[in-house]
Amino acid sequence: MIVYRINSKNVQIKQIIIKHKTMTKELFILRLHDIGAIKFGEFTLKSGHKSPFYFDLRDMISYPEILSGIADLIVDMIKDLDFNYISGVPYTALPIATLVSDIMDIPLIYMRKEEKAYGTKNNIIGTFEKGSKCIVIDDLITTGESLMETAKKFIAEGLKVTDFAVAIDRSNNIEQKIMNNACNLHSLIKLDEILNILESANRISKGQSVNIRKFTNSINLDKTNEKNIQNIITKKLLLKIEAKKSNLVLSLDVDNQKDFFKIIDKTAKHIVMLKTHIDILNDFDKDFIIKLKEYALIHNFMIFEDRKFADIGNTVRKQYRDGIYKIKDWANFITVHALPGEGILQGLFEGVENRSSFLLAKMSSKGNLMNDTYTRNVFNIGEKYSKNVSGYICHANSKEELRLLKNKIPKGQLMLMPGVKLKAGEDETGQQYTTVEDAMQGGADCIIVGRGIIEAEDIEKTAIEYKERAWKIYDDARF
Ligand code: 6AU
Repeated sequence: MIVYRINSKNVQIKQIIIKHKTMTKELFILRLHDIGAIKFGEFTLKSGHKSPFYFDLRDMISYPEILSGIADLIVDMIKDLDFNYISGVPYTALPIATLVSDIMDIPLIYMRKEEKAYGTKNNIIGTFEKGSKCIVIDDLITTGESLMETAKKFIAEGLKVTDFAVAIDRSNNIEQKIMNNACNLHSLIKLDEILNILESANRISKGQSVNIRKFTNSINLDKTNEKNIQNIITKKLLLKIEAKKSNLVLSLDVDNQKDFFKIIDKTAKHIVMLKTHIDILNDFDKDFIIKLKEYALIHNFMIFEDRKFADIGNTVRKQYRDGIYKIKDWANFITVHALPGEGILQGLFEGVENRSSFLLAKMSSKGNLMNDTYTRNVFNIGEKYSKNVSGYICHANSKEELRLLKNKIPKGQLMLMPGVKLKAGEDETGQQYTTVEDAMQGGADCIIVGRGIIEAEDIEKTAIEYKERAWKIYDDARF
């Protein structure tokens, strides 16, 4: 039960305070919408992403009933927590924290926005005892990064920060990340709830809220992955998947340049990556690589040489760098067998920047010798070398089996699935095919398709079909 100290205030204010008590999350959101603090349209974010909505809460301070209302709601949320000081992140959250401090009768302190480099160098305004606990209030949380930065500064000044309170949480499951840093996040209202409120009040349409959810999920995908992924090439691939709305890797196994480029002309727009078997080409020459790189640049796809290295470190080092193909110079990714042990990765990637690999964890060929123990060991090696291992080549005959594999893949690494066609089946040498739907529902990040596309009557139309069927499942799975 909140006790309001109203005795020192006049009647007019008392009435407002009664109004405060009726402030609800719904009302708060609708009022923010009324004053233009929640905007819809197209906004370019700091990251460069174009967002269909934007929160600008700065003007909230000019609406006392909103400001006091949010302070009341925050008090209600944090009243049972244990802290000695209250702080707000300047500028917008500072007046909220001031009101909270007043209501709870707990002292306010705050951190300067610009670090002081002269005088006492005291960066905290207000008096406090070192070693005591402070709760930090912010109006909006997106990535949690600025709150964590603030917490670090408080800690550096001798305070403990164990709790954060935020009014609007537009992040996606950031609690976990903050918890890992031993701070609890208390969010008054999340984006999902905000959209529901606005939709029920007919302030936005169903279509708008679906769009916004899609947008935040795609951004959050970058964001969450950014945190887990040490491998920048993996990140590039994920961004291209989003940009091209394609999970399709084309396996272009033909033996001459003419056919090769004829097929690329029809498919380049629709693929996220082109997989080559460079040693299949009868007419390979240096110009081929120049042309291939130009295509990759113009059509925004990555190059993946499916070399399946499988020798000792010293040998693969030379195979990767030298010979006529000089694979290291042009392939963003290569495939590697982990069978020889981790030395193979040392040999391949020592001193190499900007290159990565996929380890073969479970092949698509019938009767292959990769059993569960082998696959698990591959994941272990891949995790240890995640700087140069973006993920794994995995095949399974059903989405359930594939899901089991996916669950074992280390965080931040991907699963690419070969042996994919529109219909399940097998070729004459035991290549097994699973459907696009099973591959994607089983958790594949990309499907690798060769003959299903390059032997189709209408190559472009078929590539689009694979792309769209895969993307639909990938995109929907984010909800
Ligand atoms: O769609 P396909 O069967 O015409 O082509 C599949 C492509 C081929 C294989 O060499 C490759 O995928 N592949 C791989 C990879 C990518 O390493 C592993 C595997 O287990 N099965 C498989 O088919 O270029």
